[in-house]
Amino acid sequence: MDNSKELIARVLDDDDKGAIARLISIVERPASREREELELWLAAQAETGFVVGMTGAPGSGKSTLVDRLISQIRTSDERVAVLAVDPSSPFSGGAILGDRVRMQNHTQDAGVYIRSLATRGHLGGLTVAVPRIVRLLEALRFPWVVIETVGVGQVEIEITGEADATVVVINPGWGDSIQANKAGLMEIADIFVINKADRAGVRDTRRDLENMLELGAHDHRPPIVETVATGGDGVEALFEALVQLKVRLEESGELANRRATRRLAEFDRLVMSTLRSTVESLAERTNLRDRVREGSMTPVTAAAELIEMIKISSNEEEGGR
Ligand SMILES: Nc1nc2c(ncn2[C@@H]2O[C@H](COP(=O)(O)OP(=O)(O)O)[C@@H](O)[C@H]2O)c(=O)[nH]1
Ligand SMILES: [Mg+2]
Repeated sequence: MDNSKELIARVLDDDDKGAIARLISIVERPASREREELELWLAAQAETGFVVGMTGAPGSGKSTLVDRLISQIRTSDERVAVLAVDPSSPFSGGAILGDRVRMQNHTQDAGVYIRSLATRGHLGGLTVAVPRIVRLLEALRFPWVVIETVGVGQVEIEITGEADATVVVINPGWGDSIQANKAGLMEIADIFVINKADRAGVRDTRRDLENMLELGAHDHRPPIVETVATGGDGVEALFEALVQLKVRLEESGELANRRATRRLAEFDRLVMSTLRSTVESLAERTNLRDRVREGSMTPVTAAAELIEMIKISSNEEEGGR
């Protein structure tokens, strides 16, 4: 049995990466005494990090870019944690393994922590765990946390929503920016990266992107940065764009706003999922569902009865404390 206080000390005093992994598994797992203790500690920590979501089609070069970005961040000696999230399939060992290889340069660096998260076929669980893991990493004194998601679907956008800022990676080539538009990325992007800028079509892609951004209702038009992740060109410019964005979001109060919204969303999700499972198990145990199905009880009466039972059980719980 690990004591979370001890684990935290091992991370903060000795940069123990094994201890980080143990702490992550505590916040991932269902509620426990250890998790409660950890939550108390987390609640007392200031939110001082900056969480960057990196999204874009598979193969667009996100992992290569993140690898370069890590090096760039490390030149200023700041610590960085990366979460590589693959919500698309339970069989994603390949993609994640590839990411691991691409970010391997940093395994010896105590100031870099890289963790892959696959879904094991359960999407909901992942989106529930990500905000807790991000908050943990930030509290463990990682001023930079990068979340890389594999695809550009709804779940990826949700996961990116757990970041303070979103970087959308596209490639030169006809239609890529249009895809980004369709996927709803125009609205959520704070920075666009045209990676693989060593290939033809960069200027056209930039123009497409600018045209589409012109139509959107942005208070701040997202900057477009061209990079060649394989060679490292443009990565410094991307880092500078991120630093500028961070300052702007902090100074305008937008960062605090985004975080408040996220905290509320997490709260709502947790309450709703707990309520849902409570209701489902009650309905099951009391045969209310069966009776509604058979027609021996009306839906209205059955619903009222169930809700009454929930009220009684929550009162009992309070009385018992
Ligand atoms: N030509 C070129 N290839 C790149 C560039 N960035 C990444 N790649 C290659 O694109 C492939 C996919 O990269 P990866 O980082 O795994 O993409 P991800 O799926 O978005 O994480 C790899 O073979 C990279 O070497 C780039 O700027 N130019
Ligand atoms: Mg990748």
